[in-house]
Amino acid sequence: MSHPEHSAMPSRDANTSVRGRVVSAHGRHYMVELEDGSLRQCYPRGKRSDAAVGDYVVVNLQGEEGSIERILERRNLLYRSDELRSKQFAANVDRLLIVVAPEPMFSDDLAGRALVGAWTAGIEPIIVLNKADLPGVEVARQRLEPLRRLGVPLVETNATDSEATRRALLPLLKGHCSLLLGQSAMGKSTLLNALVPGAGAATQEHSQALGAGRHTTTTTRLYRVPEGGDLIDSPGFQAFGLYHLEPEDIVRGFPEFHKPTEDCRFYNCTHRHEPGCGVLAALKRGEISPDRHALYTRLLAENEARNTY
Ligand SMILES: Nc1nc2c(ncn2[C@@H]2O[C@H](COP(=O)(O)OP(=O)(O)O)[C@@H](O)[C@H]2O)c(=O)[nH]1
Ligand SMILES: [Mg+2]
Ligand SMILES: [Zn+2]
Repeated sequence: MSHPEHSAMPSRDANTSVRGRVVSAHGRHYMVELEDGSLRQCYPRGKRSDAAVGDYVVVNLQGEEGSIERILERRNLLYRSDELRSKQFAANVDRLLIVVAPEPMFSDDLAGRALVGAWTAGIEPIIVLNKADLPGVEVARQRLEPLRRLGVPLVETNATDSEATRRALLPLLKGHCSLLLGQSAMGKSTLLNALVPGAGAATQEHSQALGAGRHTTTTTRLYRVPEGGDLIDSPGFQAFGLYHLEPEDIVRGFPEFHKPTEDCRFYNCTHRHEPGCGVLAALKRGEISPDRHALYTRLLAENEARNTY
């Protein structure tokens, strides 16, 4: 994606093009942090607005505002998609903090999908079990056990205790770009406020500047953590479609299938009902979690439904 010739647009002054990073997005309105640290409200140059929070961009400065001329090559992009549309979470993310909680009880399905999304995008997942102070935490731990056994790091927090939260999470954030993702009411905003003091107030200002009103939950935003690292806060979600994944991508989201797959009799085995399937054998031996295999078959079925349109 590096086309140097694009950086000097005809009829535009090349001197006014600077680099920046998208720190918030609301529809076609973007806030971009420029190289000098200042913030600039920007609009996409064309009709399409496909820049995501976390993107490094080239901005053409125009008075108080700016236009996003192009998006520099992305390391990765985390997004979800259903049959109608896709929704970008963020770009250039190192770590995905999947926030879950016992009350309301998190959805296994959504947490599993977030994990698959992370692995297929090349992002390191970490599960944050928040509200660990509540009695339901033991049930939540049991539900997370299959994921923990896969080697996914699990950190327990009580976001209302900001000192303890900072001790637990600040070391994980340092030197990385992390994305906070989770269903509504899991405690993302409370975690964010513990990690980036004053983030709540800043969010309101931003949202108003971007015309998003006071309801901060519709906007994704990147924060600089004072102790080091970038933290992206995103609105809660109720769905996590992965329609964009091909079957071979989906399998990459299930690393525990990799070794058993070597025993499959058929090279094009889909690990659902084929005879001589190594994955089904491992499932039967209890080495693969039934929930994880069920999620895998749901994702494959969604993918097939898409392909029959
Ligand atoms: N007991 C307890 N309550 C929490 C914790 N974290 C957040 N909450 C509460 O849960 C509710 C939802 O939190 P919020 O941060 O708005 O969730 P978000 O929708 O994910 O941003 C609020 O009433 C918080 O005070 C926690 O660790 N323990
Ligand atoms: Mg929130
Ligand atoms: Zn198989």
